[in-house]
Amino acid sequence: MATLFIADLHLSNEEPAITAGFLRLLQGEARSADALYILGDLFEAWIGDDDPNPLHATVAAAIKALVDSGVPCYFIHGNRDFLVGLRYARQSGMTLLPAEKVLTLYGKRMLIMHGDTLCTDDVGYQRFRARVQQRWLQMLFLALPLFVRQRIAAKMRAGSKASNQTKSETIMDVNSQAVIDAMTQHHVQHLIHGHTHRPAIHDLEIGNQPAQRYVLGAWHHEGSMVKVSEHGIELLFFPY
Ligand code: LP5
Ligand code: MN
Repeated sequence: MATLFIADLHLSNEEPAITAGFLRLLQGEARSADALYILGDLFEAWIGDDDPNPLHATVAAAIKALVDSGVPCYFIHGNRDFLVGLRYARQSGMTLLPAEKVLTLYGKRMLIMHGDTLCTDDVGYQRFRARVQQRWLQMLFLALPLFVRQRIAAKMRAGSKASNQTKSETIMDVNSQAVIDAMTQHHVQHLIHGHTHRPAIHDLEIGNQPAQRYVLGAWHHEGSMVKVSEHGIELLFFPY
């Protein structure tokens, strides 16, 4: 048996193939897993659990079927879907987790997170994140009519795309000291995250002991997952 980790599917109506691939995973390999962890940016953008986008109900039903089959599904928010709330969690059967979570699986202690908080060199983003994480602002936004929220989200996406054009690739990656600090703080030798869309396994040292950082791939052109089992930790890629 194994525990599966995915992130950065960025599901949207514009990418039906990715949604189909996710549903295939939910109805296939995930059914024989011990659990499925979704580490953020499951959706391209999320403007409230009351969004009637049929895609959301389709995804919720498929996740709920997995959970009802006996496989728990956990969700950590990403920078695109940080507004996924308890209503959607109930509808999908997902258990919402905090931004950072330590797990011990098959005797291995590991830290999981979306990964955006590790990008500390991206000061613009960290400032943006601090602002939109303010609960009062989120409540204000969620109280707006849906069409207004859609316009604001579109402006934010456009603003972000424009801003990303001017940023160096380096600052949009994790800061190595931030990684060391997080792993040291949580006393782990394994870290799994997404967000950067730079899939890889990085070897490092934590407390003079070998450690690994697993970066999940975004589901742009293929599926990606980290599979943890008693045999070890693998970073996998597969056609949708
Ligand atoms: O997302 P991506 O991959 O483009 O880049 C991210 C960082 N950008 C973001 C912004 C998101 O894309 C916006 C998602 C909106 C959907 C949800 C709406 C909910 C609104 C809730 C309000 C309380 O996360 C980007 C990083 C990059 O990752 C790499 O790590 O660099 O960070 C930025 O681009 C931040 C910019 O520096 C500044 C933010 C631009 C947004 C400007 C807003 C203007 C419109 C406001 C209208 C009221
Ligand atoms: Mn992200």
